[in-house]
Amino acid sequence: MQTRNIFILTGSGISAESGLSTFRDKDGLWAKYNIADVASIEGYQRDPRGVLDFYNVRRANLVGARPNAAHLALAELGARWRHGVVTLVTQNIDNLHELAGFRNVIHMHGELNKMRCGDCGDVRLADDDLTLELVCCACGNIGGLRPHVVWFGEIPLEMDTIYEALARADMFVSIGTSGAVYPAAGFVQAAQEAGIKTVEINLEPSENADMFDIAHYGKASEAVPAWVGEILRGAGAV
Ligand code: BV8
Repeated sequence: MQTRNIFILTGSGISAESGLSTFRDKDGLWAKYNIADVASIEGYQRDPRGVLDFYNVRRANLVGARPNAAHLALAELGARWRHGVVTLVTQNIDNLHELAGFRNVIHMHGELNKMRCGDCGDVRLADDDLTLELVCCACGNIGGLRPHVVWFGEIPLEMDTIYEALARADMFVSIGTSGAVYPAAGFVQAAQEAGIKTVEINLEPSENADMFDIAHYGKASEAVPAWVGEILRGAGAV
């Protein structure tokens, strides 16, 4: 059956070769920080300044980061695919898919370069460190500005859009994620139950590797361009 609509889910592994830390690798962020302290609403309520600083450091690290060949290959697929829709949902809060040229990225865990007012919900670019002394431009309140990021225990963003795209997909592709965090880790099961082709591209088998029909293991900067080339050639798009 001709593949038409492709649903792609990415995780931190796609940005690893751009110099950004993953989470659960041996040198990942969760080896250095306690998730509950820095990526949960309770941690923020306990120590807001500490959590703001955790994201200020990550935002500063993002300044020099550049997309790698995997990001660029997905942007090429998005630009050249003529048989249907390519939906890109990322768990990542970096902006490397956008810098690579992919349009309409769905950031289900939010975006590091944006801040949200906890008082009025205003979301806008955060071009500097977030502090408790900042004044919200929309409502004028002080101390409510937080990263526009989804913490554990919070509801991911654009879930209706995501499930609608998943329901229309003919192929589900998971790239650079350990499959440890829900609801993203549950997408492959929904794809399987819908009877669509499931593909995993990762450095090593993920926690739900057995749910994929096809797997390509290796570094994203090599495996993703190879897969994109295969898809475009197979569809006669090259
Ligand atoms: C929610 C913040 C309710 C931003 C993050 C069952 C069902 C539903 C929920 C739950 C459930 N069980 C438990 C839960 C609660 C919880 C959860 O999943 N807990 C886990 C620990 C069990 N989930 C939640 O709280 C979520 N909210 O469920 O709300 C709801 C649900 C549905 C609908 C309505 C309401 C909120 C989850 C979001 C939490 N925020 N981060 C930030 O600081 O970045 S999650 C965190 O993990 C990151 O955002 C990251 O995106 C995410 C996933 O990690 P990965 O990207 O996979 O990274 P990891 O290091 O794990 O793996 C990297 C992979 O890359 C590895 O496999 C590695 O081999 C590979 N790799 C490395 N280098 C390369 C490579 N691959 C290729 N090339 C390379 N070079």
